[in-house]
Amino acid sequence: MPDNATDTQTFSADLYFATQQKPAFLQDDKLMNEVRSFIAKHKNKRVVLVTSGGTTVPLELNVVRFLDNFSAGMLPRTRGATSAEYFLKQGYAVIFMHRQFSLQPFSRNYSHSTHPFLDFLEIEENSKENKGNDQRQPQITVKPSERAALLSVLRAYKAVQAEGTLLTLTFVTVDDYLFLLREVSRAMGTLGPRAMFYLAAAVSDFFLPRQRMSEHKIQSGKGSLSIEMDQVPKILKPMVADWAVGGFTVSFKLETDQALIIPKARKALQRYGHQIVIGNDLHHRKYRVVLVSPKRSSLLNAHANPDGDLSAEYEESWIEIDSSPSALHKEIEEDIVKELVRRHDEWISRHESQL
Ligand code: PAZ
Repeated sequence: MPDNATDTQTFSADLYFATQQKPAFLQDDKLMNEVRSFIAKHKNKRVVLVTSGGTTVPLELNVVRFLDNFSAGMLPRTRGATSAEYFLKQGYAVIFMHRQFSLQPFSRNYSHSTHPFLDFLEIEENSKENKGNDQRQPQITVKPSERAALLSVLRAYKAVQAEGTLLTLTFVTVDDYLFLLREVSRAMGTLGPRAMFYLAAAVSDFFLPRQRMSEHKIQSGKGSLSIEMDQVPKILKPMVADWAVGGFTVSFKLETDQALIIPKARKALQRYGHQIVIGNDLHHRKYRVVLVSPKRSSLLNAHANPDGDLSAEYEESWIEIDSSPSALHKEIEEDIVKELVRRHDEWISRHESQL
């Protein structure tokens, strides 16, 4: 372990992975063997990794207290689970890496907090005439008003189960997320351009290295508590350059100040060299997003102008849906996924034509 691992610092990805502990679920090969066989089974398809939900940052080794990110505790996160369904519909095999207990594709339509399934079931008791000699149990049925929607979700769910095109993986902490992302991206690297990474999870920007964590529960009674945290390493860079070379990578940027979205998205593309940043603001994220990407002409000389006017090198396209209550039920993820699939197809064709 490097000597400086216990000082407050900016962790490079290498230092982070060398000093933080691999999660127990990655200590043996069981989980990653499952991931690798899923990828091998679908090697002729396009495969997308969808990350979803928020990460926690534990404050103690025997964790009682932790910080949570924009996550299931506030409102169920829907972007990842909804997008995964649309990718499946488009013929992708999906690795869905989500925060434990957060919404999942298909079952998200019947979430206990927004649409509890017990509310749309009915009990049909035996009719009076049959009572006495009829041994039938009461029947459970679905309310007529819910049947068409349930049938459609159930059909899609059963088809995905039969084809085995959905693999779900869970994380809780930022360590779980980063180690798992590294392993899964490396495994998907074998797919080259057919791999897509759709990074919608809300990942903590700061963490407490285990070398500075208290072993036991932090005790109160000593006045205020000060904790100095380190910056989580920017792992998009090694992901794009080393772990999944040739993959099509889409990251998300959430802001509350709309004016920051495009400049920060451009900066991220310039810094990490990936393909698209999807910008969204907290209050309009269900209705409006912006896709920021390098202009075709600047792809050839990427990073040629690191300090210049970035608007010359990147372009934006907005996706917006009607947010009025009278609008038909529509999910913005349907349009996002359609557009990404179109661009991913182009990406694959461009790579194949270079072979
Ligand atoms: O699931 P949801 O619609 O409530 O939220 C989705 C989101 C805002 C977490 C996602 O679109 C996003 O921007 N993820 C990246 C967050 C970040 O900048 O860390």
